[in-house]
Amino acid sequence: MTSQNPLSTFSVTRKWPAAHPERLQLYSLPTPNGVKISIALEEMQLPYEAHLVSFETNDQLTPEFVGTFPNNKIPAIIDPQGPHGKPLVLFESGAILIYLAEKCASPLLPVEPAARYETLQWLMFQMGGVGPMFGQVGFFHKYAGKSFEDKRPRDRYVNEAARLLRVLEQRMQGRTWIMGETYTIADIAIWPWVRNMVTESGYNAASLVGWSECTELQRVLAAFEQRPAVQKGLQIPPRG
Ligand SMILES: N[C@@H](CCC(=O)N[C@@H](CS)C(=O)NCC(=O)O)C(=O)O
Repeated sequence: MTSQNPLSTFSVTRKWPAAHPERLQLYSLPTPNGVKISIALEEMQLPYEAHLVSFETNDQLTPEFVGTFPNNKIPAIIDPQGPHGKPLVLFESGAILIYLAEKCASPLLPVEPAARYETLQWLMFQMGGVGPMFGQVGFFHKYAGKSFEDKRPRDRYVNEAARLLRVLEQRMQGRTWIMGETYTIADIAIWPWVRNMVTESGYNAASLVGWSECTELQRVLAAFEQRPAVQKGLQIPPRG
């Protein structure tokens, strides 16, 4: 018998069944990459169902997850109402942010071409620079790499992270958000990573990267944390 559930062909739904298969399905964990998507979905007020992918049990490596999302990383989505009304499977948070903004015709991705490409430039700056470099600071400062005697790898990533923060600090002078007055997917991508670098529950690396001198970044991060969608998105999916 053919199933009525259009998502049942995706292996991921065997481990994480969809209670609302008509809604967008989010597979995530509240990490700096994961919360980008929950924050964006909250900002866009799109109905969605969030599933917790726990790293404690290596859920991201299970055949059910990898069978649908071969890169074994969160965040990832299935939109049952994708292009041409067909389900769309997507991983990589930058791609998901662009997809969601376009799907909803959201002002989070400006339509005017120059502003659009500039927004995408800062999104790529996060994806190619901030995310990978800050992540390495986390590894060498907070996680397994902290016990490495040779501090040169740590220092290399700390220096690059501090440089990226200085680029951002300069960008934010006289601006409310990355693109000025308009809040965009570039903000949603960047600020969770800046936050994670400096908070105690995150990498707790404020003093290493010269945070006290980043007064513009402190101002913008505080404003970001005030947004209701951010406060909500930071908790999704609940860690259980
Ligand atoms: N470039 C990817 C990075 C995703 C990523 O690194 N996700 C981490 C959590 S923040 C992950 O799933 N790690 C699990 C693993 O590597 O096994 C994106 O932006 O979506």
